[in-house]
Amino acid sequence: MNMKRILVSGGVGQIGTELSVELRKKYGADNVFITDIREDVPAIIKEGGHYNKLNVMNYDEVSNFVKKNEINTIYHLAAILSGKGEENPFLCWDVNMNGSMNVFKVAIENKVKQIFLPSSMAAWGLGIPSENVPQESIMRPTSMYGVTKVAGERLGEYFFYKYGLDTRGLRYPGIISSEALPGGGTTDYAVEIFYEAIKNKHYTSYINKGTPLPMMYMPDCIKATIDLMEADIKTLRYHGDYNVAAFSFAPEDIAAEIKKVIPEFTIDYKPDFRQQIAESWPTSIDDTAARQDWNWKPNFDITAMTVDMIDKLSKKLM
Ligand code: AKB
Repeated sequence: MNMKRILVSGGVGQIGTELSVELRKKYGADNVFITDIREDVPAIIKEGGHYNKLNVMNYDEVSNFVKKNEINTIYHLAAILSGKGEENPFLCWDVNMNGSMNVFKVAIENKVKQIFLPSSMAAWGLGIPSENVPQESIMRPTSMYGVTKVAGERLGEYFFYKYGLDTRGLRYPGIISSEALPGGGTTDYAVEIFYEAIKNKHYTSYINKGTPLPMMYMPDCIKATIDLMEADIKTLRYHGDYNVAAFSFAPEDIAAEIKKVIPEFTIDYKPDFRQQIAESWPTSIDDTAARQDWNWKPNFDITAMTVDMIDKLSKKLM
């Protein structure tokens, strides 16, 4: 591919913020067009290069933007996550499906070369083996977010075979980050717990004790995303649905890790509606296909992630 001209939608979200900064470093700030609908844009996004308001629900806006900026690569991250999705399932479908359809349609019409559309462990649900869920497994999600993620995976594959649109995606586990807060997911607790540990030395978890979930630290999430997009297409057996994993933990496990660094830290539990969502997800993921096809391997385990998170957040919250 010639020089990349990259559009990022949802560029001010949890993954979008750090991914956008990395894309600017790798491909040059002039070639990365970060967009979102949000007003609260952090300085690292506003000041380091292009930032524009763009609503993926508006086909004309997306179409004009892609034409004007000669976009050939799209990271389409704008979405409603699992927790918010259960509060308003119709809005979740509308944003995640109709927004993605606009992006796919514009991409096909303008001969965009590559699209990254994230999937999630939420794409699984009933009938899966809870441990080491394989690359190919039954997909019966129980949340609207999960339904839209399975549909996104299948659409990506469909457009690849029908129009040659090179669609790629990862089934993200819960992502832990220090830069931007997550917005409306079930795994948000795994980020909140660090803020509360540093500020108040206590956290009340809305996910119950004994509920392990797959998780990943943001630097590994960014690495996985860019490495998959850079991989030679000939090595890829899958399109929008690669399993990726790093480590798994339950709230009491991450609390024990935090206690090693902040001994006064305590946790208690008050599960809410997100507990049911968490229980429908696997406890661990088999990512052999990603390891074989594009050499995926995470750098951070739970201990290294905890130490780094507390270090970064302590400085940030000082
Ligand atoms: C969520 O909790 O909804 C997301 C996800 C696992 O996709 N973090």
